[in-house]
Amino acid sequence: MSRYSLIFLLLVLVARAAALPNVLFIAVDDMNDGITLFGENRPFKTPNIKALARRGVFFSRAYCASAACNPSRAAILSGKRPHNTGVYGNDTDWRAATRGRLTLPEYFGRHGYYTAGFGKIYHHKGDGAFNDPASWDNFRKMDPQYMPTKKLNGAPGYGSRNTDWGAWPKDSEESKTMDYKSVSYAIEVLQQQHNKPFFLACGIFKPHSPFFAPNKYHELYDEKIVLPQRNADDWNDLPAGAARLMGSKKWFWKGMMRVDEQKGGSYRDFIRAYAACCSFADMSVGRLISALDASGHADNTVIVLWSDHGFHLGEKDHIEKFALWEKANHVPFIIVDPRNPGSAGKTCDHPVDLTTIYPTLVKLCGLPANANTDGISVATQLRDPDRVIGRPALMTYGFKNHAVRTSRWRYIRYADGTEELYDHDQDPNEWTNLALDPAYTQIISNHAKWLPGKNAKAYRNPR
Ligand SMILES: [Ca+2]
Ligand SMILES: [Ca+2]
Repeated sequence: MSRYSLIFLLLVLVARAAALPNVLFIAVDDMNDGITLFGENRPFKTPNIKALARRGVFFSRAYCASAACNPSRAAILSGKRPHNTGVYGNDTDWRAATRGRLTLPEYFGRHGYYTAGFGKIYHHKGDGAFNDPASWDNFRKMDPQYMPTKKLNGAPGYGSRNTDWGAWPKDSEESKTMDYKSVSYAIEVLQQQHNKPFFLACGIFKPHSPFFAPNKYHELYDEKIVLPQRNADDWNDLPAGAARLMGSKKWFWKGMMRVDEQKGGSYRDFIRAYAACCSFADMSVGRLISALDASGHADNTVIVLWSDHGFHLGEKDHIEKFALWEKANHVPFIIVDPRNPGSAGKTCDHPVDLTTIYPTLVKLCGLPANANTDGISVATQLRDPDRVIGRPALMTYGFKNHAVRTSRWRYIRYADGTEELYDHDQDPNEWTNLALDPAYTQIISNHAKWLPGKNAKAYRNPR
């Protein structure tokens, strides 16, 4: 090779690296589909997330791979589903279970990116285990929780500090919260000059419990806040598999809150606290996006925002996640590609799950595909949101319990073979289980074919 062609080749490589888009990767925690991103009739106000969707594509039927922090995040970041890794629970060492696989930030790092992560990206244990700092050039784990000195919610039972809710008395306390700090660290990276493209991840912990937010976010809501629709007989048609999985999940109702009263510690106050935490998280998203816009990087930065799973606030007589129903699995999911302004503000209504994130970001950034991931890219849907996707969304909770979501139906099969089927065109609350009705045999078999044939045993942590 002549000297000139070598110089030319180097120039091409440098130009290519310079052209690679940055990635701003925003994880929110436990945010459900009650936010205004899903429509102005929804109760929880998230104007910044809604504004972000106007810059890109909103996936209106997006589902987590598993309705718990650890298996959901492990699937997104390793690219492998729970039934292939055996990562089903929050205590599983996901990194040991996926040893040898390149996590999403590692993959970007191997391909010339500077990678930085702040706050909750991977699920982690109290001491920071599972955070996997090796995935990053620059990682800082969540700051300690800023906690009130006394119980705030006025409910008769305490549960634990982690299930308390209420308002910070002073709005100045906002800057002491871990989310405020995580976002500030991310903003510092945005404000730096970079000689490499960056993959910058910021984990926002709200609206995860404990449900504390500065008072001004509580004041966005009053006693007229819409409460979830509940049906006292809803569990009558649940199959044995559901009863077994969900039977122990009723702790929140027992003594924790005054379900039918309006005074302190009421169910309504709890809903308002969750709402306030959604709006507080939305403010964090707004700070990040404002900083990106001020940084000069916005025109060349792909943004992805997702929540690790949804959250029941009493729907289906359930509180929390840890279920295969719609409310625990349906999540906000937005991808912004500023190089493709034609798609700005569009919605993709096809069901997708969050295993799409890994291959989609790799594709959008022009990196070679990682063949060892389970998801499919939705880069095509960013240009053409109506383009049909050849497979439904798949969700897993625990060993061999799965849900399949198509545009109209949710089909659930538990490890014992028992089933649920819900028709979302007729029954968005999932009150009527159609699985035992012979009229739906064909619908069920059309969905059951997407269930995994093999299910990895639950991974056992190394001692
Ligand atoms: Ca979570
Ligand atoms: Ca029912």
